[in-house]
Amino acid sequence: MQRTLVIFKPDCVQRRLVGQILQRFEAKGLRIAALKMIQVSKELGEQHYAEHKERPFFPGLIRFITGGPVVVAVIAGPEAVAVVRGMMGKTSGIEAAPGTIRGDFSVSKQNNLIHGSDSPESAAREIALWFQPEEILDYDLAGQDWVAES
Ligand code: IDP
Repeated sequence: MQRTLVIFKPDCVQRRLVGQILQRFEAKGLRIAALKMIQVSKELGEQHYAEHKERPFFPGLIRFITGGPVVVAVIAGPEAVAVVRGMMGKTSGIEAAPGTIRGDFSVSKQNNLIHGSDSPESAAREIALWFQPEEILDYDLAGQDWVAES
């Protein structure tokens, strides 16, 4: 069982797509381990995207991620980091393949609806940045044996 951080970005909330996209993760067989809606501060946005701080799009990216509420989740399951990245598709919605979240719902490089951690190490860093340990729940799901072998 692996955990990954998923952010339903402000465009996702504004376009009323949170439910539809969260449903894809549930239908896939992943589980929600934590979920909340927050207004991202400039500080949190800058910490989250620290690796991009020298990029020309950084100021716009911070305006975007702080521009409205987000829904943030910890999603768990077998190889959850890679599974979620695959479901998201390429960064640019223009290049992302149909069938992926960005491929199906985005035509933008920036406004690409969701974030998913890009490695288990990033996931650990990002989960600690966005959630307190007690906000992340470990629980049994009925029928889990039919979803994946343990
Ligand atoms: P990822 O979200 O697919 O992992 P990253 O390269 O880590 O992509 O970029 C982080 C976020 O920064 C992207 O999801 C997107 O919102 C934004 N971004 C990336 N490249 C560009 C760009 O060239 N122009 C504008 N925004 C960008």
